[in-house]
Amino acid sequence: MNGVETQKVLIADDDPINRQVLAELLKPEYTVLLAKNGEQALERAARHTPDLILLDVMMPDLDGFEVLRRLRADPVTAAIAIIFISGLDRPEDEANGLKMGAADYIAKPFNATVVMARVALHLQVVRQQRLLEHLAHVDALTGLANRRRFDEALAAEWQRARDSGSPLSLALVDVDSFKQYNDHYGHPAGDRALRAVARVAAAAAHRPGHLAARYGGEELVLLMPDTDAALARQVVRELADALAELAIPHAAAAAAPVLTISAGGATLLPGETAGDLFAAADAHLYRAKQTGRNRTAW
Ligand code: GH3
Ligand code: MG
Ligand code: MG
Ligand code: MG
Repeated sequence: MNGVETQKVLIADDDPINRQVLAELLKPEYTVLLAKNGEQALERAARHTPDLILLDVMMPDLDGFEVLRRLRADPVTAAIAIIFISGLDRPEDEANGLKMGAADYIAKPFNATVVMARVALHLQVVRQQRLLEHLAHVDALTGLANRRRFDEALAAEWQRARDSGSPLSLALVDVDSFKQYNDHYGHPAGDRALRAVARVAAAAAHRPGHLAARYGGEELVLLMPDTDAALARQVVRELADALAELAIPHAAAAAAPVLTISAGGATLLPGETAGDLFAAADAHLYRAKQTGRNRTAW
């Protein structure tokens, strides 16, 4: 994800000479896409989600400013970096373009070396933003979504479930006797075991929209939109069965001589908040622990 693949640049300009000059310039380093008017720019942007758009301002029908406005209004294209490249070279035009949210503004006639340098600079910013986005939302140990990403997803899915009336289920998954595991096998082995549980959880969350996250410590959570209690139970069963199949030895465990999990599940009830849903799952997890571990409570 960070800079190994070539980045995609869309050139949108109604002047064929400009398109060709810019394309020749960028082709050796980037994957180049072309659009000869505003409509095409919007269509290519939505279809290919380029990393950067070099956007001419003066074009017939849809001008560059309007293209930018429409790109920002569509969630698919809203975050794409844009450099205006324009014959409108008054300071007001440049200021206006930047105020609208363009990353940069290059006046025509452009200098090839400067265009290349600015494109490289803004693509580097794009890579850095992606890396930050990744670090902010992915758990470093397991590669699962982290707590922040889960919280965002729960809020969004709760809203969607409430608006659409579709079922929303959630399961908290906690590794059993994990303190003893660490004490017995050592912390590095504990980390490996946790990664194994995470892989199994990710595999169980394979259905569209499902999310497996590390909530914290040795506690994972499955968020299952469009999923009723029966299907949610099956997902947790898949997770527990796959873990049982791995048969990771745990000589010091309370429930079994292998690593097991306890889970608490819940499905959103009418009028419940996202917090209520989580609290219900947590209460059920507590019950699963109290009644002997290596089980799921709903
Ligand atoms: P229970 O069956 O009641 O859940 O018991 P438990 O021992 O799993 O629960 P407890 O909350 O007492 O201990 C959780 C342990 O998980 C303690 C902590 O050191 C360990 N743990 C949390 N995060 C990590 C981690 O990233 N790596 C390792 N190796 N251990 C972790
Ligand atoms: Mg033009
Ligand atoms: Mg535990
Ligand atoms: Mg715990």
